[in-house]
Amino acid sequence: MKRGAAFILITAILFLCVGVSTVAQDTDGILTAGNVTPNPGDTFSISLYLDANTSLNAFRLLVTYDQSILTFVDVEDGAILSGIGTMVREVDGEPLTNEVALVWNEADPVEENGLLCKLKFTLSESLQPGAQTTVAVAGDPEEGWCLDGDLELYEFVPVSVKVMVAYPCDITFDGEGITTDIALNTPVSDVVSELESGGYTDVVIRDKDGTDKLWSALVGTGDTILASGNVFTVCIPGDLNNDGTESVTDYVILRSQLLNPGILSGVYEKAADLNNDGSVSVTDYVTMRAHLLAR
Ligand SMILES: [Ca+2]
Ligand SMILES: [Ca+2]
Repeated sequence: MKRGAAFILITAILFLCVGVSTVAQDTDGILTAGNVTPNPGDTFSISLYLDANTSLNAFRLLVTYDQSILTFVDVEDGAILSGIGTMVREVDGEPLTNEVALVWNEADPVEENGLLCKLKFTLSESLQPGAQTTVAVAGDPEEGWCLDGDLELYEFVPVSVKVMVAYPCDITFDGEGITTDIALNTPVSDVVSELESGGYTDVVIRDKDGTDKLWSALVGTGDTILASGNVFTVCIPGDLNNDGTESVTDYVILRSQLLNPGILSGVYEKAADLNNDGSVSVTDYVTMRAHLLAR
């Protein structure tokens, strides 16, 4: 009996160890992407990000979508790696029409987190506003694909991206679910009215801490818009501190960013790029100064 009990104990310990290591492998890398709202007939892109990357050497990512609504166009390399190719898998000799595989491998593993790639699709013409579909992206560990820096299995946490046909509205959202269409000094009530007039329902605007905002409050960079079950993010060029205005405070923050790049990130960094050339520079600083002096 004692030997039997010891065997059970050792088996239990082994099981626990295997269980723990399996959980750890699940966090090799997390794929993320924002919801997108293209118009019918649009060619649009989904920006796919990699977070919690442990060291990536090779992958085959399977992108699945509804081919009656979406047509895959191509994939564009992101910021953290280059040379992503595509392939179409076959099942029983027939190519899969609702899937494209993204393939990549490199001698030197990639350690960074950030923009992995942009997936371009064209949305069907004949769709009503509010119609939705999803694009799923997941790692394919078969046949030795998806390897980490030690050439062991790399397990991605997959992502499902909601694609919703845009409502006719002056506020639009880009491939990362971000809008830059809201002007400085715009109250919450105006944004809610505009979205609802376009057809969005259940519209709520929350501040950067997740608290619902009052109708009279100004919408600011970093706020979240919930609309028709989607989650979007606000970026207002010039507002770097979430108060919805452009003031000396934003000017001081922009100067700090130029002296110590990295203070701003995400939508706040995007909001500091006043001339929309993709980087925060002295030109943006001069532009903001001109804005403040012109008052
Ligand atoms: Ca501000
Ligand atoms: Ca700029």
